[in-house]
Amino acid sequence: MYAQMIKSEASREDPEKLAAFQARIDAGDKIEPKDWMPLGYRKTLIRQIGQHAHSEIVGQLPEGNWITRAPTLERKAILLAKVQDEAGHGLYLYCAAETLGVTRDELTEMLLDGRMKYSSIFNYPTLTWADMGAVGWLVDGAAIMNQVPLQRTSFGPYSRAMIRICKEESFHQRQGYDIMMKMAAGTPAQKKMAQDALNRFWYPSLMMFGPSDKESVHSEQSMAWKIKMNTNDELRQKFVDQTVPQAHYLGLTVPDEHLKLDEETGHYAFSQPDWSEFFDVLKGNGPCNRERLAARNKAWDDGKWVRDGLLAHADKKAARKVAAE
Ligand code: FAQ
Repeated sequence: MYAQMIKSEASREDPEKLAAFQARIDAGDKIEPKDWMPLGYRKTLIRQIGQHAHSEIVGQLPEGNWITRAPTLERKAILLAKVQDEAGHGLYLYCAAETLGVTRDELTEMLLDGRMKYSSIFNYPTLTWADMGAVGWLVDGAAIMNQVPLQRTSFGPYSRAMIRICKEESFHQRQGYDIMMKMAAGTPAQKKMAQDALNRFWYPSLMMFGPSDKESVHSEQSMAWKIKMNTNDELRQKFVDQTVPQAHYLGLTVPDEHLKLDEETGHYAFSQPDWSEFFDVLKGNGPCNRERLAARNKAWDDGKWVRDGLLAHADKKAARKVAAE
């Protein structure tokens, strides 16, 4: 539907402009906010960057849940820094989206009333401290696998935001793996917690890359525009190939009885996640969807007096400037 709509919009646009735009993309040019761009390109970017920004913000909730319960002062300081980084990533991304002509308030309202999505992964609960390890290792690991190629994405502000974000994400992934190393080499109870966290986060992490290439609605057009650099399945395979040896190093078992290394290709064969669960989470029926949206709505409502105060101050300043002229 969406892909069709973009095609029909494209057909209304000047074919010469469209061809010149595609030639710039094919030549590896960066597209900047003031450049001409097809409406579908703009809309796809607003959707993807907006969804990405929302994920960074909502993604603070499952980890924020553990800040007060971190086992040591050092772990608490590290987790605080990480969660704060996620807020920063959200801000870089909202700024990138704003250059496309949408305001941050509009994006937020679309998140809060369910018109925009955030990553499915953040609808799963973090039940134990080991989950902080699994989130850093697997969730940030999957995020990096997806985001490193996005540093080369065709839209300049998105690409530059991704370069900054990736630097911080690799620290996030290492801190998660470090927690897993401690837990996996700890007491039998700690190792059991680490295994349990891996069991619960493995398939939801695979889902982060989006539906299979056959089911993906946007991949073809997004790749032609170099908004996306790889298909969902390509990145999922890379993630599995990278992560399984890391699990072996920890002495943990990936919860997939069909996992098998193909010696010839060097790739692992693996079981697909339960896609009906994925689509159900997207519809709002995951274990934490309601809780996450309620938390974001509450934060938005609680912050109203701050926004009103800032706007009143800005209005007053503007009025004084006009009066002085
Ligand atoms: N969750 O046609 P495709 C992070 C939707 S950042 C929810 O394949 P596309 C940092 C998709 O929107 C994690 N929805 O879509 C962190 C579309 O629906 P629509 C976020 C999903 O866009 C770590 C429909 O399914 N990263 O974790 C998901 O070409 C730790 C059809 O799918 C990004 O956003 C999903 N997983 O490919 C923070 C990266 N997958 O809009 C805190 C940038 C698909 O038509 C703690 N985004 N959908 O109604 C992308 O690369 C792409 O948007 C994909 C999806 C790959 C996510």
